[in-house]
Amino acid sequence: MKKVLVDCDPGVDDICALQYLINRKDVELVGITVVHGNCAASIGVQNVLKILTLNNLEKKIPVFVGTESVLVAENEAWKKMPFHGKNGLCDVTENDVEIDESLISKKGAANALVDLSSEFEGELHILAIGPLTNLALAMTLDPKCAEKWASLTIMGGTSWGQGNVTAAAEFNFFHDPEAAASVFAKMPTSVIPVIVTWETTLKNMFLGEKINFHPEQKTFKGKWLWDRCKGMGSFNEPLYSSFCICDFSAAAVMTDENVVKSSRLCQVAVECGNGLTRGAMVIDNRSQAAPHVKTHKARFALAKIIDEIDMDLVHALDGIQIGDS
Ligand SMILES: [Ca+2]
Repeated sequence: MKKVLVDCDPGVDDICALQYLINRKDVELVGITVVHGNCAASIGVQNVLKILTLNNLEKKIPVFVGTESVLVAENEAWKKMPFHGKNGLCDVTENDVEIDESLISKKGAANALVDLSSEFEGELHILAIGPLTNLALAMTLDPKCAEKWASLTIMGGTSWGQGNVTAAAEFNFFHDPEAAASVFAKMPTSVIPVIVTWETTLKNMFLGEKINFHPEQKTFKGKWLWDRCKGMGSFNEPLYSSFCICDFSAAAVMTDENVVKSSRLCQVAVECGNGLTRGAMVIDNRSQAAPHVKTHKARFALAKIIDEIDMDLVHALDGIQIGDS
């Protein structure tokens, strides 16, 4: 059984990733921490409770809410262009789920990350699918926190410099560049982050028929999920045939790295300047022998960039059918 902690900012693709992990019989979700991003953390945590409640897991999986602010410079961009709507679920509210907010832990997300990393030292797999503020704070509170992780999989950044919120930057890193930069700068050599980038998720799409995700959902849970996801741009394809579901891709890679078709080991860092490339992931493509390169250590971390995913293998994974699951 793989012990997994998900740090997320739900966001419909976060919810899809959570439903997939819930479906997996070999995954034990030991905690879900929520960060600001697609919506405020206080709203995102409600969305987490909704998907847990739909799966009758709201009392079994602890949920922690993080800070509402970024580390340094507040980024107003998401408030102006909330891609997943103001409530993170494309502003769909019909057939909503009653939640018990008293189930939200009194412990903050960063403290929970520190404590769960110690409790499950050496066996905790971290899936980070939002801005990296909670991780950065946890790694500051306990400098040895990340050394205790079995793995870290991140959805964020870019492989070839094609951003989404800006020409150069992907949303999660752009939203809190200093947090992303801090995580890489402080990453221990014992952990090599696996990074599923924006372009990789864009190139490797899910097929609706394979994940049982289409307009004719039969169960309440399937309808609930579909009604919220279809508001996202990529879900409005005429035939509802292929979907870019960024966080779901990262979750699939985290559960089974056999789905990775090609990857690169590189030194990576994040640009924190205020110019056109703020929030961009910088990859030193010169460093194919990256494990031996020491010169960048002040800001760079060795990471595994996922470039291609075998979607045939992904579509065959246990638990992949998030619709009517
Ligand atoms: Ca997310």
